[in-house]
This record gives sequence, C-alpha cells and structure tokens, in this order.
Amino acid sequence: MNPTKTAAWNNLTDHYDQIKGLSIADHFYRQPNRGDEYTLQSLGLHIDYSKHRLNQETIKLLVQLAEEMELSQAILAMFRGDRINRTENRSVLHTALRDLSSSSLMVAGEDLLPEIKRVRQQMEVFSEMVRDGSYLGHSGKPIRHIINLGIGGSDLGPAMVCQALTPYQHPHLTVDFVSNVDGSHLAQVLAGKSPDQTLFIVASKTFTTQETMTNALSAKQWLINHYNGDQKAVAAHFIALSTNQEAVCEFGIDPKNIFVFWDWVGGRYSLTSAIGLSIMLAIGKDNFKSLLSGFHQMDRHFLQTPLESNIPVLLALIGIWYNNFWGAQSHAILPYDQYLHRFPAYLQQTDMESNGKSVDQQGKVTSYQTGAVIWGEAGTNGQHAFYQLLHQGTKLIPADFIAFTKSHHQMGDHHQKLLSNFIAQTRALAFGRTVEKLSQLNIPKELVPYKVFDGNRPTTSIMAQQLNPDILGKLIALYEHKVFVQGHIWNIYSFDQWGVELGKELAGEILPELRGGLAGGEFDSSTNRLINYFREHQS
Ligand code: G6Q
Repeated sequence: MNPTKTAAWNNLTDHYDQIKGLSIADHFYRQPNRGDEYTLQSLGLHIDYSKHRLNQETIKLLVQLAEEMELSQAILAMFRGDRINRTENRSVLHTALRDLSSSSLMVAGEDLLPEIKRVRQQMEVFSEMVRDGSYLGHSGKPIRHIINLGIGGSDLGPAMVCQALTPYQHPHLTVDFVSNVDGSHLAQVLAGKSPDQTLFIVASKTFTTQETMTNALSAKQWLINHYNGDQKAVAAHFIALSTNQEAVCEFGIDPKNIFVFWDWVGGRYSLTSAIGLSIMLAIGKDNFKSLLSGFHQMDRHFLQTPLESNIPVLLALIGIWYNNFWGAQSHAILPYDQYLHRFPAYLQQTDMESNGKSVDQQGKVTSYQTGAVIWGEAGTNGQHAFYQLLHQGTKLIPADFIAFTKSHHQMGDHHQKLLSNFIAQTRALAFGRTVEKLSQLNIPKELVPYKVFDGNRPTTSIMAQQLNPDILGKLIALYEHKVFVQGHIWNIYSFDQWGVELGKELAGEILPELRGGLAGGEFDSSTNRLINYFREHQS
C-alpha cells in the first residue's frame, strides 16, 4: 500500500503545517516536563526523544500511520517466517538465530531451531578449542592469530562487534578483518604474523564474492609457501562460514570445518549466525550468548510492545517524520564511545542497503522519499570536524547520540568530560545561543550574526550503563528493527540488494579488459580512456 494514500499521511501533512513554526525550545516552553514525558526506559536503555520537533499529536498520527500500514501484522509475518523477501522468494529469519526462549519454530513444516542449535554448538566446541590452545595448526602449534576474510555483511558486523567488545577479548588472540580486494589490506594484516599460528576464516554466504575469494586464494598461497608447497596445511588453517558447501569443499577446506547458515539469513543481518564465529572466538561462548540474549530481548520487545512505546517503532516513525515531512536527507549516528567507532559504518550498510530503494512493492517508482543517508563518527572527535555543519549549516540533520554511564577504563576524569560533551552538544543543538544571550557576553556587534546558534536541531539521546555484549545486542537489534519498520511503511523490499549484485557483475566485466589487449571500444569513451590509462601506466 502506498503510505501517502493513507488518512494518517494526509493528517500528518496538515499537522506539519500547523507545527512547523514551533521550535524545539517552543515545545519545551509548552511542555516543560518533556524530558520525562518523552523518555522511554526499557531493557536497560534510556531513550530520550524529547529534543525533537514534535508533540503528542505527532506521535499519535505517526502511530496511526503505522497502524494503517498494518505494521503489527508485518512484524508477525517476519517472525513466523513468511517469505517477505519476495524478490528473492525468501523468509527473513535472523530473529530465529538468537531465539533463546522458544522450543520450536516451524516454517514450511520444518523446525528450524534444532539445526540453528547444532551449528551454534559446533561453533562453541571449535571456538573453545582455539581459545584454550588445544586446536593446533599444521605444525602442532596453537593458534594465535585469527583473520576473517569477508566483505559487506560477512565483515562489517563481526568487525564492528569485535571492536566494540575489545574489553572482553581473549588476551592472547589477535582478531583481524580483511575485506578489501586492494592487496594492501591483506598485506598489512599478514605482515608480522606467523603462518603456523594463523587461522583464516573464509566468511562468504555465496562463496563466490570476488574480493573474498581473491583474498582467500592469496592467503592460501601465503600459507602454502610457508609450508614449502604442502597443500595439507590448508585443512588445519582454513575454515569456512557459508551456505555454499560445494564451493567450500572445492576450495580445499575440510568439510568438518564448514559452519553453515541458511538462505533466510540476509548478509547484513547475519552476525548472529555462523558469520559471527570470529566474535565467538574473540569473546568466548558465554559472552556470545549474552550478545544473543541482548538481541533476543529486543526482538521480544519489538514483537510484543504496543507501537507507541515500542523503541524501534518510535525511532523509525520519528525518522519518517523528518524524512518525509521535513525533507531531511540524512541521519547522523554519533556514539560517544571509542569502542563503537565502527558502529556508524555498520549501520550505514544495515540501513542504506536495506532502504536505499526507489521502487515499491508493486513495482512502481515511489513518489516519496525513502532511506536516508546514514553517516557519523565517534564523539568527541566529530565535534572537531563536522559538528560545525550540524550547528550552523543549512541542512537539517537529525542525529542519534549514544553514550554509556560507565567506562571500561577508569582514567582520571576522562569519562565525566566525555559525557559532559555528549549532554552539552544535544543541549546546544536543541536550544542554540540567542542574540539576547550574546548581548550579555560583550561580543563585538559585527560578530554577533556569526556567533548566533539557531538551535532547533533534533537529536535522540540513547544511554545505557555500560557497553557490554548484552547491551550491544539490544542496540544492534534496535536499529535492525527500526530499518524494518521504515522499509515496511515506505512499502519497499528491505531485504534484497540488487545494487550490490550489480557491482558484483560489473567487476567481472571490466577485469578482462585490464588483463588483456587495448580496450576494444565496446564501452563508452570515458570507460575506454580509463582502461587505457590503467594499461599504459602500470610500470
Ligand atoms: C548484505 C549484502 C552484501 C554481502 C556481501 C558479501 O546484505 O548482500 O553486503 O554480504 O556482498 O557476500 P557474501 O557473503 O556472499 O560473500
């Protein structure tokens, strides 16, 4: 259904006209207790959405929009395994991977949970052996270095989580991620590593992705060179995470070292499947379980909580409010935690690959805006870079500020300083600095216009006690479901990625030209010229 044809959409358009003149400061003036009234506390998360250009009527109408779009039915359909990814004819069941409370999940006459549990147990046994040193490399030494070879969904999630949970990592194992087909990436990670103590995880759902297979073959060569051509070394130093068992065996990986997952796990939603093995190796099976439990609690919250107090639903609806009624083009993710500095990049994929679509579920080009540009960086670093534009630029950029009350490192007053910046920024963005305030500060008159901050820049503050596996699981699931809600309301298919597939095809098209003779003029003149430039300037 086209969301713009709903009564709620019409009402929201009128409502926007009525309140667009009110600033965030005006809303606080009218409702001084907004800080209490627009805060949700659930699952150990403190979500403050008071610093927004909205009131209770806005929320009511946004919830009506969700109801008219039959959101609750759509949520149920995803959890029970309906084939909601219609363009690929697949179910979307990443929630089953972390379902720690159900005893069965029947989809098309088959219970999915036993197989999920079997693979998780296989992962646990394997990761415990590596972690306690009983898993040995080809020359009988324990593993010290783990290198995940994967890209996109087979890289970003595990890489972000391993970084975020650094304080929980095994002290004697290093975990690296190589994704780029640029040989510099692999070379940099291999440098200084001893092959006889290195374990490669080839993470690829399809096991055909150019970047990953190229890196895997080069890594294999590096290993075999070390063992003077002994191919048997591969079995002890390579494992695979994939849905394509046949291709994995062809590569020479021991079938018992294949950790499978299923076509109903989308790449960017796969970190709680076997794709998360690098995470389990890094933080251990118990911490991995806490991560899953965090995910699962947010899944339950999403499934069971009424729309108006459902965290992912609310954040999604507020995003739609800015995207479709205020014309915001982008959304910033600003974690005030250095360990979360990869979180914006991770969410970029979750959100932009899912909702970067312009054709609706009926095959028609949408007449309205869909997914926002997601970007961001850890605070306080961003404050010394792009916050200038957030405060005084011409663009409207709603932002999520994320912070934790407890640091993993008690170091002087670092953490109070970090958090004071976090709180001060959301306040400054909302309320700005007026001419009246400046006049009390003895500012030269001609500088006043430059030092005025209009404020009225919307933010959501998300706080929790500490960045631990459980809270991280909740945060990730929160954003996954936010993306789902927005995609559903925009009436697009969030779980395919034909734009990514196009890139995969194109990479193969140009490669022979770079290897072979002069470009034959089969492409446009710019492409031919670039190909020729490459060929002529290689040496
Ligand atoms: C994710 C996308 C994409 C995918 C990579 C890697 O949802 O489909 O980012 O994860 O292209 O694909 P493979 O895991 O098949 O190598």
